[in-house]
Amino acid sequence: TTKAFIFDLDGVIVDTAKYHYLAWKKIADQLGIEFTHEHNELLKGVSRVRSLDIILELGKVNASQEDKEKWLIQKNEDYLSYLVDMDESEILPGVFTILQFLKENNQPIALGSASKNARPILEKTGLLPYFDAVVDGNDVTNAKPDPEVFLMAAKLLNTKPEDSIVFEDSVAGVQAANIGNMTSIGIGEASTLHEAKYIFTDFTAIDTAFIEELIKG
Ligand code: B16
Ligand code: MG
Repeated sequence: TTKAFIFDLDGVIVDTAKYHYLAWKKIADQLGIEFTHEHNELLKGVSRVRSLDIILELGKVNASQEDKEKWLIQKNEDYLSYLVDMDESEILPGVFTILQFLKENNQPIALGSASKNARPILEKTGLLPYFDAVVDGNDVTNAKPDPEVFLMAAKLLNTKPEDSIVFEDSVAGVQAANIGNMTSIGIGEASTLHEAKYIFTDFTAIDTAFIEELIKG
């Protein structure tokens, strides 16, 4: 059977989580809300709109729809300013080797991201040609842990969910893969991602023999 390899973007392929953090931190500071790196974990894999709501909940701040829309625009403009100089040097260690290996073995590859900025990031890092399908925050209505984004990616690759393998750095994303009946691979801390079927600290910890097993499996 054919497999599908589905990659999350932020925190898996590129370390954009740090830029999301900086941009949200500015909003939080403006509003006098304490926003730490631990708080930032709550925003991983979560949509932009939901992220703002979480920050406002942390600070117990009630805001008008108008203010919220203003902050969402400000956050994204600020975030985009960090991406202006982005290039292939921001691809996380080991990712390129695995993508290359999958390509050499003719394996279908898709992106499954909550971000609405996914395509420009893939273009800037030169990775867009590696992806047979891109599903991002512009395509889905239900956020992770809803499996919609990954199910859509599998469908575009003509692969059944049970033959799909998902690489994720967020708890919500691992849950989405599991709920979608896919093989979940957590990238990050085992203590955080314990719901994943396999966990690796990063892509340098994944060898091609493991990928070969997944292809055969
Ligand atoms: P944007 P992923 C997610 O991307 C990020 O993890 C999350 O922190 C961010 O809020 C979300 O994208 C929306 O991003 O503001 O660019 O639309 O991890 O699913 O690739
Ligand atoms: Mg992520």
